[in-house]
Amino acid sequence: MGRRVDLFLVEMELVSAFEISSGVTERRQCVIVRVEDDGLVGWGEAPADSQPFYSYETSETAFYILREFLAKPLIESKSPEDFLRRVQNVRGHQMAKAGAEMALWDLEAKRNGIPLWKLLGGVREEIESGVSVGIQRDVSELLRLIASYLDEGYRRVKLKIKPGWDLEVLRAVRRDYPELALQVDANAAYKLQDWPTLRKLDSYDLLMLEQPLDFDDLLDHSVLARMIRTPICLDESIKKPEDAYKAYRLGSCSIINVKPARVGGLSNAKLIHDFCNGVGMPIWIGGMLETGIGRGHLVAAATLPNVRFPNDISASRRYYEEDLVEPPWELSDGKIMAPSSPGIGVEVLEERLRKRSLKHFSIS
Ligand code: OSB
Ligand code: MG
Repeated sequence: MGRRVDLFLVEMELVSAFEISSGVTERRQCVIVRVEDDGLVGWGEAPADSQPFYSYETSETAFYILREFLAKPLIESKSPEDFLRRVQNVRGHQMAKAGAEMALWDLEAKRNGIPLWKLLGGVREEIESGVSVGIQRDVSELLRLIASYLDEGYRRVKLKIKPGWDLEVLRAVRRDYPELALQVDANAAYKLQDWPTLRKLDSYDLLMLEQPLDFDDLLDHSVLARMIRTPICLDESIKKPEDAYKAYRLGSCSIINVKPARVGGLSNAKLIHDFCNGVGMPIWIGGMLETGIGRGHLVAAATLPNVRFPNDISASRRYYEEDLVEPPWELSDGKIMAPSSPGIGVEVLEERLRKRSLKHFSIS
């Protein structure tokens, strides 16, 4: 029996719109990758959105790159490493590659009959969940939301900020929650000249300031890091292991938000993890509003030893009324259990997946 690859461009209704400094998402798109081999099925997700407001990749470009350039190598690859070798001449498009590569990781774990997190080298059976809270209409709405997330058990809150939605908002949140584990994410909304504002963040006892400056910058971040006390964490700027090596050498950050999809998959995520572990730079696992499929890969990555902060890995219902997996991802005491069944450890609801698909492509 040969291998079969299916690509699904999916659209999912979010439980509430998610606003960051560069735009709003109401319906989340992504590409789901299904690889079937010898009766086993591996699943991956390319969490590129319909709009290029976080990365240049979109769901349509990911679907196109996967269909035209990655699907055939995926059919022929024996392992995630073999796949990455075959597609190394495809420049960029890390999320598209990650969708395919992660499906191969899931398949390999299922072939071995072990959970993906164990195959990856994970060391913990539960992972800490934080919640990322978008920009709201007003501060009272934000405070209400934070209260409800804390009721659900989240252990850390990340606030999205932008010029005009920053210091005043933080003052209000800190007034109500002086002890809360709190961090902020600017999604590249500031310039180096804004350093006087960014330096004022130092008085709010933040765990970190995520991606304050340009989305592909390393140099200005290294200058800013010397001007403020709040630790800088990079997200958008780290698109492959080489970026992490350079960020370390330049001193652009002291923490990295590793999103497996942003860096081209789990192999690269692990390379960055291992490098950071070696130089004493902590990491944590970020998310991109993934469905339950991509979430399984995030949970697996978050079991790695150098993950030292709570992750942007929330429960299914924080994002979607009806997730694509069974059981949905759930919180218990602010944590998510790493599954004990093979691969990503959850069942994909294929009928629901097909119902949510705008496009489908298949080769074998
Ligand atoms: O910058 O971390 C980000 C979501 C979409 C795109 C970018 C980001 C985010 C989040 C949400 O912060 C993380 C999550 O809960 O999936
Ligand atoms: Mg971010």
